[in-house]
Amino acid sequence: MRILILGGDGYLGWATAMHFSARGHEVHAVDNYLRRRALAENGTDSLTPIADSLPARAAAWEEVAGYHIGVTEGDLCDWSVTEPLFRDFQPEAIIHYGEMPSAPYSLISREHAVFTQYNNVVNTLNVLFAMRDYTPRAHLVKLGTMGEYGTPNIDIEEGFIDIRHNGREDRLPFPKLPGSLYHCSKVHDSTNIHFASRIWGLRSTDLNQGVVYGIETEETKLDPRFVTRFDYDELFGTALNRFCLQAVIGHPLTVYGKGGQTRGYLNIVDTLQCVELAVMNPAAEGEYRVFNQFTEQFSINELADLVHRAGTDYGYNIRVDHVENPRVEAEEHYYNAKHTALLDLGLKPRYLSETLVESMFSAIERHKHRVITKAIMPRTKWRPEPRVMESIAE
Ligand code: NAD
Ligand code: USQ
Repeated sequence: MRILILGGDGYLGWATAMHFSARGHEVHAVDNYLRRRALAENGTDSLTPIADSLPARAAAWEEVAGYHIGVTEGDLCDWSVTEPLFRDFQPEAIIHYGEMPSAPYSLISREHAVFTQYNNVVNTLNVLFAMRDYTPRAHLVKLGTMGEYGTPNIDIEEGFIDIRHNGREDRLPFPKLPGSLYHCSKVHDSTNIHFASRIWGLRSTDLNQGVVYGIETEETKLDPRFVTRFDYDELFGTALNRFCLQAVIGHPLTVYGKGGQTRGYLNIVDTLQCVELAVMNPAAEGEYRVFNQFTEQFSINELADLVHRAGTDYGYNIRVDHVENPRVEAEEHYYNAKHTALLDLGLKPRYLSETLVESMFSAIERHKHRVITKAIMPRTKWRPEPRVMESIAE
């Protein structure tokens, strides 16, 4: 199958490009290095040493594994980049990871918020128009997020809910309560993708993914040059990845607030499995499907306890700190999200265990000399102190 991977230089995108390439698919990866630039601007870098560019990574892959991955370096917000990808490569499936993925980044400033929503919403609109005009039978597999739903006090369904109102019934999109302006951008995308499927008959699957953890996949282990990026800073590092790294370098685990925040989690190898299941079982013409993509749910306190136990067994001396929560979010809440659609398609989850956490410790150990410790503590607040306004009279 011809598969276009948008965001192919990223944490999940690079691992996905190798995964499909190794299974005989014709893969083309696109990226504009936004993630690399955002980390550099913040004075940080991936823990794992990734090659300088996507062509360099693809060349190493071809040299060692013998498979070709095509590459485009460019911005998907730019129609002159997006259009030829669809016109010339004629993808049958598009796996769309290519967005700004950080909740804290989207709340650094007005400029960061505007950039996040422009980048994510506009590039996805370009993809939808390119599909309409050049590949109307192709299947879009778009990475959404569980954070689109927020933490409502009812069970979360997979995308849609049956509603009975004033004696009438309908099946409608599940209500959204996104927790950051990044998460809002994903809600806007979902609305636009649903529209494109209804109006233009496009096939689409919105994968509302939970928080991903892990550092290795089948392919990344084959050669040191195949590593995927691994971030641990306050902006781009995610909870469990950060906790594992903190355990390894002897930094207290940073539980924000009370730690009752509960989310869905999955291993990076299960992300690959889920995306493959979605691609190999495409949506029908005009269908917009939503799958909740996670395998287990945990509170932050449960994750910290697990890392504490595994780390202590491993010989680390671990302290868990409850730091002031920089976010505005419920720290104790009901959470019960359905996630059966991917299991029904055949997903075999790799559940989190102490052994798995220990294998993350040993992978992190190899690169711990690269850690930039000052990047760890949170600085970006959802509700910063209001600026002191100059009086109009002055
Ligand atoms: P990532 O930042 O590592 O990957 C995204 C890639 O897209 C980056 O390499 C970036 O440079 C590229 N990109 C962004 N905007 C682009 C543009 N306009 N043109 C071309 N390339 C562009 O992030 P990730 O963690 O691999 O996440 C991938 C996707 O999955 C994101 O859409 C994210 O929202 C979603 N997601 C991630 C997680 C997670 O825990 N990692 C969980 C749920 C959903
Ligand atoms: N948290 C801590 N300590 C930390 C880091 C995070 O307590 O050191 C807490 C946060 O306050 C939050 C929870 O852990 O309650 C998850 O935070 P996170 O940074 O791991 O994840 P999040 O900001 O939600 O974003 C990540 C990805 C994003 C994806 C999302 C899936 O960066 O791309 O959309 O996970 S979900 O959470 O389901 O929306």
